[in-house]
Amino acid sequence: MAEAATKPKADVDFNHIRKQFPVLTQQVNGQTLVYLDNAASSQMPARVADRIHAYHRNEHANVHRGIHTLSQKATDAYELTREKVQKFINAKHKDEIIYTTGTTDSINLVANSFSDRFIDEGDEILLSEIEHHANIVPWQMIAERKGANIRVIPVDDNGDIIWNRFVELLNDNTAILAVGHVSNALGTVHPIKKMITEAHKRSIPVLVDGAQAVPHAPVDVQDLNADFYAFSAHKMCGPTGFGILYGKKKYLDEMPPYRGGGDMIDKVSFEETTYNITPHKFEAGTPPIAAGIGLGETISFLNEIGMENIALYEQKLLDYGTEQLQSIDGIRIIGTAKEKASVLSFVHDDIHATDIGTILDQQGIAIRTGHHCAQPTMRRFNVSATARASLSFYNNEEDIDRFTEGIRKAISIFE
Ligand code: 7TS
Repeated sequence: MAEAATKPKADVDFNHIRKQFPVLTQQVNGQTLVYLDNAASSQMPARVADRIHAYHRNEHANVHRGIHTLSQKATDAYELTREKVQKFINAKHKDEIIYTTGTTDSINLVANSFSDRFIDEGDEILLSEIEHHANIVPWQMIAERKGANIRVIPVDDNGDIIWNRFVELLNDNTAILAVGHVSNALGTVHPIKKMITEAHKRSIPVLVDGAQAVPHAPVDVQDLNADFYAFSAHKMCGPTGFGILYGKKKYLDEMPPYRGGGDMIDKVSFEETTYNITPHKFEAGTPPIAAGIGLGETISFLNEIGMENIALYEQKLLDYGTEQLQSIDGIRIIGTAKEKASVLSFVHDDIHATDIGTILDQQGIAIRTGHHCAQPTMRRFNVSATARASLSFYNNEEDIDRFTEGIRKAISIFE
């Protein structure tokens, strides 16, 4: 992801970093685990698990409402994450960081709340052909409710968007462009900055689904000039049940709350309720406090490694994996975009993806098989399923070797 990657810092010992993930030392089916399902969910370093544990043991109280010391401490720790996220993605204001339960929740928030103010009958919602269902279905639901129409940017046989078609699809009826930064099924890195610039020429706001981008490279929302940017903690070595929606204040202040309840209000009577300010008006109810604090610790961990170092390391590993996979007879890689991140999706001429996944699992190697919650992507490439290895910075060449040996073994079983 050269777009956002900067110069590497000093040498990083990724072998040492791998040792901070206790889960990776276990035996699965008699062999040391090789975990290559990071696009579904990544593993957690010990220090993040320890931080969450310490919160539960010693620091727990509800946030934003207690005068007592424990509640204030919990609130401070929980709110510190907002500042860390702000710096991590270079948002202009802390108030532009909304806590959600994940990417899916972030996109649903925008789809519902943004559409309430900014999408009318006959408007168009522009998506790419290789979106995750989380960036398709919420928009379809809104389109149905509002009488709006979904338009789709096609991709070529490599999985790159067809630029001319994209530009042609932007028009005066386009209410929003909602597009993934990195495809989970193919690994395509969309030219997101260029796409945002093009959409903004027509004053079209852009939501970026960054679920598969934030874990793998530096992301600077101001540089991208994204209007909304969504991601999940659990795909970046953090906890489940927590995510982020970045939104430009100019939109967030105009958008109505999405859920009602405690914490999101200013004053409540039976006649009328007024709402809290951004971001709190979008954060109803008691949140997953421990997970929020856990994300703060995760960001400190990632910052110490350096996202630019992670991007460079993973790119080399992806190149190595691509080369190794291509050397196996009968394997076809699905997704050969100009720029790719972390994903190796493939099929075999004769062996179903599920069989490959099962035989790898018997050797302690975890990959995902199926449609990857991207059925339109599968349809585009005329496959019902792929096998997918997805990388993280704690993987190494040995993992790739075990993985490719495992595939060779699967092929030999079926011969
Ligand atoms: N967007 C993209 C691009 C994703 O890859 C995913 C999850 C989501 C949204 C939804 O994220 P959530 O945290 O809200 O669930 N992708 C995958 C995957 O590739 N395999 O399992 C989940």
